[in-house]
Amino acid sequence: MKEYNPKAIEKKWQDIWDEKGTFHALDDKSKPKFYALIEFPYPSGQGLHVGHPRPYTALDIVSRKRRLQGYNVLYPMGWDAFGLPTENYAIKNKIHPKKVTEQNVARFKSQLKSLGLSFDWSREINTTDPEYYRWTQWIFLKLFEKGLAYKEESSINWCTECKVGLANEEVVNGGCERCGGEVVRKTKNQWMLKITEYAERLIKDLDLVDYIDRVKIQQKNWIGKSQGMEVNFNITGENKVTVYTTRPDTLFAVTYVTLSPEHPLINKLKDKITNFDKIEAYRESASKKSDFERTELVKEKTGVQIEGITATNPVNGKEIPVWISDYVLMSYGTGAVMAVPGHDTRDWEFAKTFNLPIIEVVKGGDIEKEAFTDIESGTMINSDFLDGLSVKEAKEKISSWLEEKGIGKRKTNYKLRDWLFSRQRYWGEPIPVVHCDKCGWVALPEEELPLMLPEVESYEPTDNGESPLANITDWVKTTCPKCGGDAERETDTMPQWAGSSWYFLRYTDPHNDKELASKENLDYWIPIDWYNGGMEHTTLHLLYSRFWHKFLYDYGIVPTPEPYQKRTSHGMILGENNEKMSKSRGNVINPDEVVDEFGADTLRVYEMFIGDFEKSVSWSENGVKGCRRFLERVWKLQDILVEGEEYSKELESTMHKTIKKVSEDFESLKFNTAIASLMSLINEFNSAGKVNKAEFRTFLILLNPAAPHITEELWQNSGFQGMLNETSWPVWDDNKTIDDVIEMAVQINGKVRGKILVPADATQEVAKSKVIEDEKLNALIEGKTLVKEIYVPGRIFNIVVK
Ligand code: ANZ
Ligand code: ZN
Repeated sequence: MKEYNPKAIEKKWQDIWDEKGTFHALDDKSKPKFYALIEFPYPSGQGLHVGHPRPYTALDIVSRKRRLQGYNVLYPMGWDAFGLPTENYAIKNKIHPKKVTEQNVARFKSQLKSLGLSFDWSREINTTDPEYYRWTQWIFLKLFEKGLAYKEESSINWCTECKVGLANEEVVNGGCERCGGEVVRKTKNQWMLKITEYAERLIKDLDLVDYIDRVKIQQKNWIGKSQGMEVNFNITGENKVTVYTTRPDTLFAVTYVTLSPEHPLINKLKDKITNFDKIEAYRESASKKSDFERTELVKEKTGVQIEGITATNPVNGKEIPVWISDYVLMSYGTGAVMAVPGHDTRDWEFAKTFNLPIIEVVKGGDIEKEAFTDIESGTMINSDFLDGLSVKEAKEKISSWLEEKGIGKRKTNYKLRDWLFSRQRYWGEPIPVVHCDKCGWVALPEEELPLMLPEVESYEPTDNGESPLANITDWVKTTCPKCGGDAERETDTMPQWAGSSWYFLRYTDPHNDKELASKENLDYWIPIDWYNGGMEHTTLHLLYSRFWHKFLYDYGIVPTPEPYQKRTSHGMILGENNEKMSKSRGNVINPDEVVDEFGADTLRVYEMFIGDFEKSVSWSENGVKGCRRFLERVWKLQDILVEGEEYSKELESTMHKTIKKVSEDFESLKFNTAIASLMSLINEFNSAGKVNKAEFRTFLILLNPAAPHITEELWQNSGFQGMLNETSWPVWDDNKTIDDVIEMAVQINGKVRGKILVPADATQEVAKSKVIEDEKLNALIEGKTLVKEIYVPGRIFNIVVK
């Protein structure tokens, strides 16, 4: 028998699959379909990381299994290739980003192919291909047409390193999501997408889909639905300010009002304010901070009292001071809050810092020590007509009271902000609009798409915040499609998230040059049945793409309101010492080397066996070796292969149990336990000293999704018909998965009196009937009063009588 040599078999089978188009999805709509999707990679210069194959192999397993079960499977792959790292690399090495992308894609592709992933390469897409981004631009035009894309001057997040504007979702812990660089505020005229218009549906429709809980929770928190009230406070003179509060029940404890530094009332009341200089200085310093810095809970509270004006509490007519402080954001609610230091932590800290009074209206805490924020247990005090009520009751009562008096109205707010969509960089989709002095922003006619990225000499970002495209005068200068007059093109490009917001639609019909995809194909393939991706995309790509999909649904293009029926997420693969793999730590494992030394099947099995799919795990060279040894044992089964058309009597039950276990585990992210059960099945074969053909055949099919090359080779060596990937998935018989009958001891009044034969998982009733059937045992209990029965399934049955 030949040695197990992955080098001799893996490439061979990959070429055969390629040649035969084994994994091409068919647009044969008579078959049940299964659309599996993993997040297409960004082809970085580093090449594939061992983290990549974990989710890819997982859904590869499910896809391969489903094909054997008769599904028409679409498991596609492509490249999310616009973006900063490529552009930065291109600048540094003076190569065009297009060239860099080509090189990186080629490397990624050959790496992925060497893993034997069953992607349908005939549907490969690349977001930087004009034939692709033509449709990204087309969707933008549709958003523009419906008023969901608009340009507005606003204060945005600006990464000082990348020299580019960032969406809120791209600011992570106060830094740039990509480079970790410092993020400051900058006022800029920017394209925005009105994702806020979909906020409610983005929450509500989570009920329609099967996502793991942590994904649903994170999306809901990010969208941040809040139900409260807007309440008016009169301000000195004829003015008023509206605050947003979720705790109108605490109105009697308001001891001051706080405005955001950007609140427009401040300029309006300039003449009345006696310390305007001081206010101006504070506003200046606040304008430099990011929202993250401003709202951090731990930071010291700062602020200035606005002198010369006061506010009046509408519930008791009390005059209270007005302050400005940067912890109040202009972009949320009304940009003004009623401060309740007794029951709000930030207000409490602020009041302590500036010696402002603290009033208690909910009994239950110690407001000298900290704000009492519990809304479940407290009772209202010091609150006139609310006294004695629970917080919930008080909220209801005061809300109705305020609405009756016309002082307030119920209001729902969302934390979600519109999506900042302009980037001042070169390597992105040009935004297909022009500006005309007469007509304003005008969409390019659809026939002019794709609007190609022009060739440029220099694509370095600029400090002044202008896109490199702004320098290409002959590209910028154009004519207005509406009036024919002089006009200028938009020079900002789209963010990296644009191309990935709809790529899954393109896979259904990747070469269509008339539409983004045909209606028939979309109707057949959408929604995606199973989408696996990283948790870090929950409030970025996953949210953005759900938004675009909903928009396209409203526009009548896609058949379902949600793109993904099911969403799961994998854990990270860490270095041996449990640290993140990184170049600087020198602990990066290169998948090519693992494939070269151990084979792709070993890498695949290892990544699936390594641990709980949803948790982070650390790499272990020993673990890799263990998986290689497992495959060696699989290979050696050929030595003990004997004839046999049916499972042997001794192994029949084990075979059925293993089929059930592997089938179910592959569908529920338990790849590790599925493989473990195949490992123990090998032990059974080895201790029996033989495996018959029927058993081996089933074993190979079960292992095939995880280790496709070795199993296909052994299939051929063993003389089974056709190719393994053309056979069908084995089925189990539930009756045969039940354990054999066992002998169970029966104790009566503390003494073992006999034994019964029952199935190992027999219920107490079944065991009891066996006791009654047994003459000897029955004689000991018949006619007596039953005191108790203690039944330990599979072990013992205790009966006490008197
Ligand atoms: C009075 C109060 C009393 C509040 C109390 C809370 C507790 P969510 O749930 O996040 O919507 N707030 C309102 N607008 C704000 C802004 N622009 N910047 C910073 N804080 C703002 O929180 C709403 C609460 O956050 C509001 O309810 C308001 O403080 C504050 F015991 O009003 B509350
Ligand atoms: Zn015009």
